[in-house]
Amino acid sequence: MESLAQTTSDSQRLRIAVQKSGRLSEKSFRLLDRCGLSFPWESQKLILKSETFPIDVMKVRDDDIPGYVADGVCDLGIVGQNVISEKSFEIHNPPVPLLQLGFGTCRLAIAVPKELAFSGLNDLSGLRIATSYPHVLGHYLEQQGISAQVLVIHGSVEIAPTLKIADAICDLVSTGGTLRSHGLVEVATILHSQSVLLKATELGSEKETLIARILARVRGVLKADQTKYIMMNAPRSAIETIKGILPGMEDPSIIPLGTDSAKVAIHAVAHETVFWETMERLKAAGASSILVLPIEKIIE
Ligand code: PRT
Ligand code: ZN
Repeated sequence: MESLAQTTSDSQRLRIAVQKSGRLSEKSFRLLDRCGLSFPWESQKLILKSETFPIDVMKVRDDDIPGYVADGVCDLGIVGQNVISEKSFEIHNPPVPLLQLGFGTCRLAIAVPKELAFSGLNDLSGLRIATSYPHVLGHYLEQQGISAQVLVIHGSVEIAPTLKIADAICDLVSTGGTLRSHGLVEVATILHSQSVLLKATELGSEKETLIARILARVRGVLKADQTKYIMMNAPRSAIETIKGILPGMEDPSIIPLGTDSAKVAIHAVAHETVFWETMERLKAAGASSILVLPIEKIIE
């Protein structure tokens, strides 16, 4: 029997744009894979066809993704909010993010050399600020009423003050290590970013139905990541205390243990992080053999 992935006509197959190679690539493909959308890996090919779902991946530079989705070249895209915000100044009708995906988190920040006596945003007035995000930065400066010169640099922005081609920079920061190693300090955060799922507007109902299925799967994967399955043995008398200790726990399953009627096995789903401290409190309440397991997928 032929699968849906094989029988859907080419014009009705979905196309999703994903970063070809870079910080978002691996996590984007891993997410698609966990959603049951697997692609036979051929590193040279720019379009990969899924054999498990009527969807093709187009591997492109991240900067091109908002434009491809806006133009309808692709139906979906995975890209950083930072790129969407910058491109939204250039694209007529920019696509709207459907869902935040929780990876690629970073912030777009202004940083100055640490030896610069900086007392407030007004000190940026008259400075040359190097960035790859001229529109977002320009808009921010305008909103703050600051008149500074925006210099567009693609790549290695953090080196601009050392080279004396700029007085300050505006770049993405995640750990802050790059700024520190270049003697720069962050003075303003312009934007918080993470990867998002973009969708083209005005798709036919067949494609919308396929996208709704994918969306439910993505939500299930994201929810599973925030959820843990907890198992332990405990004295029957400690059940209420244990319920009070476990965070975000739904009604647990209480299972009698064949060998000892005073003891039960407790199984529960926790919707919050289970810290070591929580496990120590469970142990102090009488629980033993406490297991915290990851959950792969959830459908509710
Ligand atoms: O070739 P292509 O155009 O597709 O890739 P790219 O070189 O433009 O992008 P890439 O792969 O570097 O980043 C892709 C996306 O990852 C970005 O658009 C962000 O959404 C996200 N992201 C998350 C980051 C960072 N964290 C990040 N730290 N992108 C870049 N950085 C850089 C930053 O520019 C700086 O040079 O990492 C350095 C700072 O990192 P820390 O940890 O030292 O603070
Ligand atoms: Zn890029």
